[in-house]
Amino acid sequence: MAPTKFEKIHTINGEASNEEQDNLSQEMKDLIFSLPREKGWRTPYLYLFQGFWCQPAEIQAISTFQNHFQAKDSDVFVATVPKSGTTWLKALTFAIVNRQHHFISSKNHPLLSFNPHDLVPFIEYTVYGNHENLPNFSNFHEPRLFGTHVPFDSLSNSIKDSSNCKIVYICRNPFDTFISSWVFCNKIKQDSLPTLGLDEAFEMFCNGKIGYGPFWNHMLGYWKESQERPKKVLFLKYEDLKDDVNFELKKLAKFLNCPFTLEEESEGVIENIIKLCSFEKMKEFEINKIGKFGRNFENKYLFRKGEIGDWTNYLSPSMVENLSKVIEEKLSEPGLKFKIKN
Ligand code: PAP
Repeated sequence: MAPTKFEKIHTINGEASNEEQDNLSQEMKDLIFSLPREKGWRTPYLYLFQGFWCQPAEIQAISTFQNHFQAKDSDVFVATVPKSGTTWLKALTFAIVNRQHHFISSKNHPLLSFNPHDLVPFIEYTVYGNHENLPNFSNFHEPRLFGTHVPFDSLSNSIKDSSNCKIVYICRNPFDTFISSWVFCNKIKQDSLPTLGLDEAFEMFCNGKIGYGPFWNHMLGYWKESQERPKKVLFLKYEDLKDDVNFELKKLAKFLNCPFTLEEESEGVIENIIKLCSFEKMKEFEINKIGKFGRNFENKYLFRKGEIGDWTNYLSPSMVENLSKVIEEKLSEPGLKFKIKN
């Protein structure tokens, strides 16, 4: 059954407080203070937790999730590197999985009045974002859809090993991911923090110091699993979706065990999903123009340009050379080549 009620289960608090550790348990504060830390992008610090860089509120949420979450076989996780197509893939996944209950051409389709992040809630910001109470899953209908930026190794064991749930992963060429992250973080950062300059952010990114980074470990973790367990993890790229969304959508529906029938194809269901979830359409929905996800986090920030190659407007030749070297060194897998320009 598809969800009938779409509520924020808990409020996002990742960027909510200047006193980053206000809502954390003493045990969590002790743990966090023992971790290596570096300057953050939108909070004062990022901490190195389980091999990836993370903000304090999320560390507590992820720990609770790891200790308590029980995956069901029918669950679907949309896993992503931040700013690599999360919103888009959540929308497409929601539309595909729920198309028998929410007809794509319906005037009441949930994507017309809810942002994809509300329909496919983040584990680390939303579902486990309230540090006082464990989430109540009774509002979720099956198949349950969740989003996460957590690297593969830090997912709960029941997702990784003891259930047949599915993971759909998307990443994007690091040049565009970097620019998208830099612009976004400066918009949603804590008010008390100064603007993060392009040069400084670039160096942090190339050194892997960004939320859920290093980006190469994130991609390699899911890539490896997608190669070893192709029925468990589907690995997608933003640029492939931009180039041939019809083909990628069919692949996604098949992977999720709900392939499009010939009848659906001839009725234009695929084309209608593509249209409903397109950047141009989604950007214009009222909820995505005026809605908010957190204090400084306005839905409209999720829809900036949606292009391949906008980085060419920002990066100097030496920056391009440096990031190219990082990519060559860290992402040498042949399957991890990216289209970087149109
Ligand atoms: P998140 O990690 O904060 O959820 P995410 O959705 O992954 O963000 O990334 C946002 C990027 O996807 C933006 O890219 P840009 O900054 O280069 O413009 C955004 O424009 C793009 N985007 C959002 N929705 C769509 C869509 N429907 N189609 C294509 N691109 C999209």
